[in-house]
Amino acid sequence: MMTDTLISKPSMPSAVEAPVERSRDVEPSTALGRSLDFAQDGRGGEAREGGVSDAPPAALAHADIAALFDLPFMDLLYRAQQVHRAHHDANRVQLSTLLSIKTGGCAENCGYCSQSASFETGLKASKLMDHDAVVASARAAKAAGSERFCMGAAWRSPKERDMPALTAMVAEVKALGLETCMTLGMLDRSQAERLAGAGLDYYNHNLDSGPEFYGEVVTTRTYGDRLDTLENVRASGMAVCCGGILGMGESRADRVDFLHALATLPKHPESVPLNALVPIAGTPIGDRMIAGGEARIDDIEFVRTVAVARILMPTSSVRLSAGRESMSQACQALCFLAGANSIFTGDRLLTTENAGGDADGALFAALGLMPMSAGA
Ligand code: SAM
Ligand code: DTB
Ligand code: SF4
Repeated sequence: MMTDTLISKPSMPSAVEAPVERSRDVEPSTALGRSLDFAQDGRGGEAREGGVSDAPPAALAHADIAALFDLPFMDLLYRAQQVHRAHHDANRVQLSTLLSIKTGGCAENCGYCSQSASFETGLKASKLMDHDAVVASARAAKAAGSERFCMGAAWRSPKERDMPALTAMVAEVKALGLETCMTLGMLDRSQAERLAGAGLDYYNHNLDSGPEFYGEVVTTRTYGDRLDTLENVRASGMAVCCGGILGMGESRADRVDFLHALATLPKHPESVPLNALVPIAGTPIGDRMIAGGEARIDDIEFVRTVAVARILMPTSSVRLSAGRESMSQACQALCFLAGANSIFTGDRLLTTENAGGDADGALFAALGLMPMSAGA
């Protein structure tokens, strides 16, 4: 039997080592028993003797993850809910607000993205937003009940000349009493340290897919580039927000590969955003999905992916991110049942529409959900 070696590596694989080993067809390892065990007993990873673990289990094969996906839907959801309840309040959902602080004109060619300069999507590019406008927006987000304010920029990586403005934004948003998050593209060690020093709590940097499918997503950077930034973020002491997109035309095996990559990082990301592709006309992936009549990932498969993510990463926040706008209340309810416990609020994500305040108010009322920040 082949064994899966990635997680036994002492440190993050370098750009040269990535993409990680391919062992999609391995037999289920003993970790299969463990995956199912920890799903059943509600404890995760290596925390079998007591505490909660955010580290990957000692062995996790692709086949272990595929076996979770293959469970009957009801069994999968039951197990995910058990894990979820062991580590989280099942009736509370964290609210975050997104702001695009620098829109469009991006040098990367991510095939799903409205903001890449490589595609004609009709989006107007703009410069880095003014400091006071960002702070005003954060203040409004806080007043609307948000706990975390996430600032996104369409950059391959921040320029040195932008760093003072970015650190000043972080410091003032943090001073409002909000958790702070940024997503600015690749960071070197020094940039990560300066952002952390200014008070940045989270850095969002998605793997987006498994390593094998990655070449279909973007060609201007490698999977290893993403891993290098994640390593820099981790080393700076910031919490890691890392997830990806479902419904880009990837196979079930690619989804297994993607969750394997996340769950075998040296430490699980504290936050795992799962985006359903928002198909953008003019982008290669958006156009392909629209032309093939598959503009949305199947709801059940999306919910399955949320459930497997919850089981594999018991203590992480699993964030139901882009794509909620076109999801029914019932589908979102199943995602919460599967272990999602964080959403983006407000009418807008970065460049696309979001479900928004009224729809979310109705959803929370229908499900008896409470924002995490609200008193008990
Ligand atoms: N430029 C930075 C980067 O790529 O790291 C940050 C911004 S980028 C827009 C953040 C994430 O949003 C992407 O990694 C992707 O997962 C998600 N995203 C972007 N466009 C999307 C779309 N059309 N549908 C679903 N998710 C999307
Ligand atoms: C993430 O994974 N999803 C958010 C956040 N991280 C920055 C962004 C979603 C963007 C959806 C497409 C858009 O609005 O442009
Ligand atoms: Fe640029 Fe980020 Fe969009 Fe990729 S996802 S094109 S890096 S803004």
